Amino acid sequence: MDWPHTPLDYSPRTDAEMAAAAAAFEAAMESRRSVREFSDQPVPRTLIESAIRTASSAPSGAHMQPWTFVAVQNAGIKRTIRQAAEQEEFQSYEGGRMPEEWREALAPLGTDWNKPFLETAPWLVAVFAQSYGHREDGSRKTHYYVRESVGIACGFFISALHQMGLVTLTHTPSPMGFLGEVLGRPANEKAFILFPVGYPAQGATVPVLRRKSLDEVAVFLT
Ligand code: IYR
Repeated sequence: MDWPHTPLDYSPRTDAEMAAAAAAFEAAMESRRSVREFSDQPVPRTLIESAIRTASSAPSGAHMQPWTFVAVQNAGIKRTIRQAAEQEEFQSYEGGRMPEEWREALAPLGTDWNKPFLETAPWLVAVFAQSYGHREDGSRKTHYYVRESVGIACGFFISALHQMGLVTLTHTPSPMGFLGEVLGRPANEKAFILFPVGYPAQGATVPVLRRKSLDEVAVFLT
């Protein structure tokens, strides 16, 4: 059954409007940083809901929208997640599970197995990728380009949080299987990224990074 079509909602802009909008958005996005030190100041649920709606507006393979966002504010659940994540991360960092090259790549960031932000941040948003879905009769429905789709949705989520003045970290405790268990997710959902969300701690610092220049990341064939 085909979907009915509707006229695209599109308002043309002048060249000057486009240049100004491009510059403003680029500057706004350029100021985004991953943050590892969070304030415990509460964040209204309505803001988290808005960011998830924005994320869920992302394009997806065959419009399957193969994502689930689990937003955790409960202190007990956050503690359980922190403990499980730190157990895994300890094995990775201290138990020899992380290859030497990986350890060296992370050294400048100064990360270690301690993840206090998993309790300090007022919200943890766990994003799950649905490797398949279900039809109304319960049969399996194939999902397409799941990782691409969920990755784009996560990009929208990060951008929405930044736009509203919140900070987050793209956190991937490894392995992440414990998240599905702790959060009671069904077998078709695989943990994808765990986002602590909140305000930065007073005096929070971030590493001095250099972003690759346009020349380093783009090739134009004109
Ligand atoms: N998951 C670990 C290790 C880690 C891996 C990458 I790639 C990073 O960019 C940062 C950390 C951790 O969260 O510490």
